[in-house]
Amino acid sequence: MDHEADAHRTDLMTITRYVLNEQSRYPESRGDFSILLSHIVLGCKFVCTTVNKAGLAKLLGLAGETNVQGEEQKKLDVLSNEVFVKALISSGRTCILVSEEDEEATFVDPSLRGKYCVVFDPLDGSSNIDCGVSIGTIFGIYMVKDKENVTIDDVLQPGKNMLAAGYCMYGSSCMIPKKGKIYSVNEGNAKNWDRPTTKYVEKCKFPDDGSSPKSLRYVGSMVADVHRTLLYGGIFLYPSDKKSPDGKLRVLYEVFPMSFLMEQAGGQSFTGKQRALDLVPTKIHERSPIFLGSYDDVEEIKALYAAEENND
Ligand code: AHM
Ligand code: MG
Repeated sequence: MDHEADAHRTDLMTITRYVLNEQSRYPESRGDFSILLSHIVLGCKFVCTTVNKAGLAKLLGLAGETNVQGEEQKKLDVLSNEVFVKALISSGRTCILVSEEDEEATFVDPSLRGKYCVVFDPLDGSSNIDCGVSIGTIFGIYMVKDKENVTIDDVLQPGKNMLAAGYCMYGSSCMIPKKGKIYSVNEGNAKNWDRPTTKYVEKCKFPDDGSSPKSLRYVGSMVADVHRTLLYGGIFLYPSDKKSPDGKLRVLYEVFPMSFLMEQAGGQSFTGKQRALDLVPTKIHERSPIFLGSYDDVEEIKALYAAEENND
């Protein structure tokens, strides 16, 4: 038996260990960020266990339904949201929270306030829960401008101001390839697409430069589709269409964190008009069209939008 290889296999790098290792490199830091991350990890662990046993625990189903004990059942996304909100508040390191599940932003009580703002989607892709497709949590972290005077503007900042972002995938370190062989889009909306998107998808299927057509892969959970894009490359798009001029995905907790990660991995993210991370949101649940993935693939869609503008 190869003891060295075996030692390596059992020397696990967990996120908690990684955060603590990183933290120890900055002895002057107070550990606030590490504490915040450990509370996010706690939320993810809870959601992970709950998702795994969802069927057994009869947690599936619509909010408002009652179980055999006559208790009201909570939908997994509602439950996950409660867990994240409580974990984040109790970390004592947050001041404002924006969740996909809550209409309004949550301002943390001044006695528990810290300097970080967290935007998150506690359970993205939740419509896929019942069929066992991967779903996940997406988060982004900003720094508050003035802790004594916290306002909604603290979360209406461009994505490039995020300090960190991440996702955790439930159910089933990346350098994204510069160009990929996969495109990922809900083609059921094709009838209503604009010209650049239509042309782009046409080129994916019928390339005019002698290259092979791309494969189509679309799960319908952003976390799963972006995760695959990070590993295999290619492009994920949720464009605008005639029915939804701003697309579907939400800027703060879907578009920004995933764009942030895509750029960190060497890819790009574009809205059809600009770099996604340069957007300045004006509403917490604002939506934006999004094209993200391998650098060269996103370059192509950018060129098609630029050509369209020049035609106008
Ligand atoms: P949700 O946050 O309500 O789950 O919606 C977001 C999801 C994304 O995960 C995914 O990219 C997109 O909706 C799929 O939308 P569609 O079913 O229109 O293709
Ligand atoms: Mg979502």
